[in-house]
Amino acid sequence: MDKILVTSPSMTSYEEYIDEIKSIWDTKWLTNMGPKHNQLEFELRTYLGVEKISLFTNGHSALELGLQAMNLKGEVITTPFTFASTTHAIVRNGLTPVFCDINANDYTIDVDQIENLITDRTCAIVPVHVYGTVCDIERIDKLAIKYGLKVIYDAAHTFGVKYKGRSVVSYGDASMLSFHATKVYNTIEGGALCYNNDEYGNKLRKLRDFGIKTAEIIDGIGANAKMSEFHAAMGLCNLRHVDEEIAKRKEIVNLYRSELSGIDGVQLLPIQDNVKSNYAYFPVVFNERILGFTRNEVFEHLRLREVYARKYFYPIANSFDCYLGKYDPCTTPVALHVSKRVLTLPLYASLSLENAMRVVDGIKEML
Ligand code: T4K
Repeated sequence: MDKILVTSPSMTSYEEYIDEIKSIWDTKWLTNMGPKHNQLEFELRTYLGVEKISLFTNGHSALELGLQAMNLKGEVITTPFTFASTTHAIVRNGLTPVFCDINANDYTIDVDQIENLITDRTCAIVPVHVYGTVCDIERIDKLAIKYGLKVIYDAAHTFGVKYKGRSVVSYGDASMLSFHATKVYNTIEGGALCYNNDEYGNKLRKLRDFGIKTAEIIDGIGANAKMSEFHAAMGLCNLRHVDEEIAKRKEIVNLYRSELSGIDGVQLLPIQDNVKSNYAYFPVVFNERILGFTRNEVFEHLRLREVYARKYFYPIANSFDCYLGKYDPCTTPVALHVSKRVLTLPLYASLSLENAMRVVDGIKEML
């Protein structure tokens, strides 16, 4: 029996990639915003329908530097139900995360609770479009305007997602995308920030390049977060196939939905109105009180069948060891509840429907 992992990167053909990187041997331009990098920025801007985009070595550095470029001080309202990157990016900027609970329906930040958490020290909101599910962007926008807060979305999971026909990453002051190998669209490692302000863009570009303004003027304390030409070349190739990738994911999601919907105690994500999905993740919440078995038991059972689902996102950020004693996960009971019960099922374009059925059968055996 072959192993089924939670994901498998989508890769262009070997020949297409080799063809794409040939010119790098002629130019000997390997990194530092070369022609492939610039072409990818251009093509992504068009594909995503955003005003401005800057590429980075990974999504995390995009988020961390994106926050730094906003010159923030104080508290940032965010969700603990996310990958470690979101909280770390806030803390590494010297900012204090204030954890807001998620809603029990789609696991994005519970907008009803944000206002109660705003103080005179609040400077920004960092919501997460977790699993590719779109946050309540319209209400978040209104709150940000009312209280004069910056909004930077962790949109790591939302490549190509649209809300009411408009690119989700065009909302807020900035949105971060991850192009990691495990994402719907990858540049091996990589990420981007989408935004619409020139001055902010200038700061970002400096921060990803050591704070260098000109060869003799270094007026920022930057990092090195530039995307190389080889990564950009992978991005150019994968972009030609991403629509196909999303269509194949949709087939698997449809199969999972038809097989697992309507089972008492098995909660699937709702289908969102007005949203064009990218089918990034397929989380399932197992309620042990109704089912009589736990998420961990499903996880183990699947593992015996060589199916490696993942507990994204467990533990939640406010219970990480590195933050021990600083936050209380009980202040976000819904996030705590979901994180203890969620499993994300294998989902990737090359997953055969037969293998997806192996995942389903494994779950049904438990039932
Ligand atoms: N914000 C959010 C909400 C995020 O989810 C992430 C990243 C970020 C920010 C930060 O973006 P980046 O800086 O990463 O661009 C993985 C990914 O490394 C991470 O990018 C992703 N989120 C997170 C949800 O998943 P791990 O530690 O679970 O990865 P790993 O190595 O266990 O891989 C998962 C599975 O993928 C493996 O079972 C097999 C498969 N895989 C993985 C790699 C790396 C492959 O088949 N080939 C590969 O090369 O974090």
